Amino acid sequence: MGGPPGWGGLTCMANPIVSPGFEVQPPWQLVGAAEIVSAPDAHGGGQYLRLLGRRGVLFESDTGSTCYQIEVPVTPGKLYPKRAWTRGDAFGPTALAVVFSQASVPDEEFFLAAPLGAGWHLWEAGTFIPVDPFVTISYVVPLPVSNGLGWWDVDDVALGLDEDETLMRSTCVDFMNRLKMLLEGIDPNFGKVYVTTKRWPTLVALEEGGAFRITSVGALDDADRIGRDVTRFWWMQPQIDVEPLTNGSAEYRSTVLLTGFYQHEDGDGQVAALNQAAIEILDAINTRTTELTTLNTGDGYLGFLGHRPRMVQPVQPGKLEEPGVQGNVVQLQISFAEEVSYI
Ligand SMILES: [Ca+2]
Repeated sequence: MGGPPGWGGLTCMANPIVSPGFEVQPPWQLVGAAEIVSAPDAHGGGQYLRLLGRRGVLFESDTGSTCYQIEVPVTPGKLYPKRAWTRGDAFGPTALAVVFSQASVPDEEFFLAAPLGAGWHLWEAGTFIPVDPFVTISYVVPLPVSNGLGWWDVDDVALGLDEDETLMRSTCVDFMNRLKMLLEGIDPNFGKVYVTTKRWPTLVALEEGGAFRITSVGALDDADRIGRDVTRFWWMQPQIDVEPLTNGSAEYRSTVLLTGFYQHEDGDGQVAALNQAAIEILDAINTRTTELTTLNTGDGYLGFLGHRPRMVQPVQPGKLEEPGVQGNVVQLQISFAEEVSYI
């Protein structure tokens, strides 16, 4: 594989942390009550990190925990998503933090995990952009404020994306860009098509009474035009799943929720226009040429529509919460699968 492909406009880097699954203790350094536990209930492999925070009635029993790794090599200015699998004592008096220290930056960057209930959960702690070429990364459970004992387990930590995930995300982005080109080629009056440039999708929700409420369009490219001088637009929310195949390849399935928004005008014209556009889009996607040529993201990939493209939500009233525009909304789902060889 060449250089790391991007997720939208962003470049994601490979995980530079050594022993991210705590299967080997060095170069992790343990302080306080931190320990590496060997147990079959690890998230991955046979070991994980356990961090305790305890404050007792007697002063001597007070303890916190830290586990750190120094000189993690990073590229200044690049974007690193921070993630770890964690499980915690949801009612304990402790918090889990990941802390980044850099020699030339006086302040540490500090990110707190929130308890998510029983079992392992993927903790997505946002992104980190280093200034220095090396950082120290620490997982910390501090002394609790009040008496009591709390614990957090940590496994499979990542700063950046592994190769499979990078390929997965770039495949999905490529698919969305191809879909965008297809849609824009059907009829320019259908409106502009947006592809998400951030790693996390736009937040949408159904309002009481069934109206579609768009609570954040900040994750869309060119978002400041939406609802101002763009009155008709579509955007995509991607999801990608991978299944290994018995021949050593993998099936990548990109599922895109395509939402269309037409700003309200007096009369029913916008409702009819949006419905017509939705039907024409579904028809255009549902052809062999689209399947075999237009949407395929790689040479020699064997792509196919995972399911018949369908209307998830028929045209209904909708509202763009910011900047407060009334309109109509329709939702389509397109699922496209490809067999991707790792060789
Ligand atoms: Ca592990």
